[in-house]
Amino acid sequence: MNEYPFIKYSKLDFSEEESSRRAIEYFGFMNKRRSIRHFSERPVPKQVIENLILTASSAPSGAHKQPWTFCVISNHALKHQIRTAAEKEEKESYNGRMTEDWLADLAPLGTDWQKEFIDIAPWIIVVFRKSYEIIEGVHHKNYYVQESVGIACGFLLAAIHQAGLVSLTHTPSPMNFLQKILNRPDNEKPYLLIPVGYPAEDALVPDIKRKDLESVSVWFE
Ligand code: IYR
Repeated sequence: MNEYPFIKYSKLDFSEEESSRRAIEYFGFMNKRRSIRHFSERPVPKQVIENLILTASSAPSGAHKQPWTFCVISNHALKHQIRTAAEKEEKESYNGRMTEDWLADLAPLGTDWQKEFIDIAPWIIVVFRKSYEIIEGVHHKNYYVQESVGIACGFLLAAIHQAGLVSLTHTPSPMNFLQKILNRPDNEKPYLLIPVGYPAEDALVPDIKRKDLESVSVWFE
């Protein structure tokens, strides 16, 4: 494997005050992001989604393998096929596969097996993780695939919010049906299903509170 040429890092040159201000502002902005379950049918231009994917794919990854594929779906028939398959699994999960504790934890959030948003949201992004690559018939293992794809999804959610759109991290379980419906090769496994679009006019969200800094951090100075 050839080495990469090394080039000078082109740094962002912010003053301390500017960094401080930007950090506060970004927190304020990101803290407004919410998971949305009620979407509008309002279309979103393809070019917007293309740039969201480029942002997601700029995430760091093990050995820079970028071990992900983003399947981006606006086709109505395909979305409906995915909805039907997701609801079939989710119905079984909510009616027996999930533990009592799990259902009790979800109850305040008002989720259920019905996934209407898959039909309604103009775009569905199904993220696949690639545990290995096949190059000229040879299998090459990828590294830290879960971590890498998780970070890419974080970037994606932030980019969606930055564009003024909303999303949901939907986890139909089990989700191997997505590999079949989307005809993905064996080295790709479904990771997350993310509807993207505008919120419905009357979309409601649970009035959750987020843990404060003290509860989520331990400092060693
Ligand atoms: N996969 C189901 C259940 C679900 C599980 C968790 I943990 C959530 O935070 C939300 C939902 C679903 O997507 O409805």
